[in-house]
Amino acid sequence: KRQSPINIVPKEAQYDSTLKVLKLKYDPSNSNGILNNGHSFQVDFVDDTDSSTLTGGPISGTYRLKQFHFHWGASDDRGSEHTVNGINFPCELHLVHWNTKYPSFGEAASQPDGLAVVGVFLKIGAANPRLQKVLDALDAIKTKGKQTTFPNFDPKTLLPGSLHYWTYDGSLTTPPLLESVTWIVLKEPISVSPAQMAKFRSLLFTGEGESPCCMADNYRPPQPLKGRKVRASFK
Ligand code: 1SD
Ligand code: ZN
Repeated sequence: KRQSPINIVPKEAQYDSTLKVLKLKYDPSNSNGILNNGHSFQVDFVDDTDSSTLTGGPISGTYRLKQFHFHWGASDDRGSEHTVNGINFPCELHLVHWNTKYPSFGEAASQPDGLAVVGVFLKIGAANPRLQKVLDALDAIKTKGKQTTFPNFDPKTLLPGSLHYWTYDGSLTTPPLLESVTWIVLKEPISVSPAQMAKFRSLLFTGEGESPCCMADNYRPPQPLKGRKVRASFK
């Protein structure tokens, strides 16, 4: 009934004047580690207090930042999960937050209003200096299961200038595909260079000692809308 990602058709999205401004308040000291989880890499945050939160936008209450990760293609013509008018971007950033009305991320993840994920498209252009600290850490987590420390990173530096968004009710895009995500997909992409995209693809799906298999095409294609409405925060 509410699977993700979807193809966003801007002309069919309805402007909703009641949607609030997105408020992202992140404390760089909460960034903790970076992990190759075998399908992507994720930067994890300490989430035991309300110091890094998402409020406003389409959501009620307070959601805490748990981690961010990316999805990307084997070539620059594909890789995003959401598409816009059927157009793929080479990469998509997901900032995963959980609703503090539940006791933990794990419990929130199966509730219809449990998670809020902010999606940001990456488009080919100038090298993005704000991505570089993340990309420089990838050599240390090349294989599945590897992790290292990743202190003092502010994910706000990865966001585009405008926080205008589309929003709809959806799901996790990886198993168990739980229908618990309020998706908030930013309209404005951030830039990434072809060389930076190549660095994403230097990661491996495989563990140390296995025959190496480059991590790429770790995206799910668009799923049926099934009558859902996409709302826009902008005209
Ligand atoms: O792919 C991620 C997965 O790694 C995990 O973070 C999950 C939530 O815990 O979310 C999916 S996604 O829907 O954010 N792609
Ligand atoms: Zn994701």
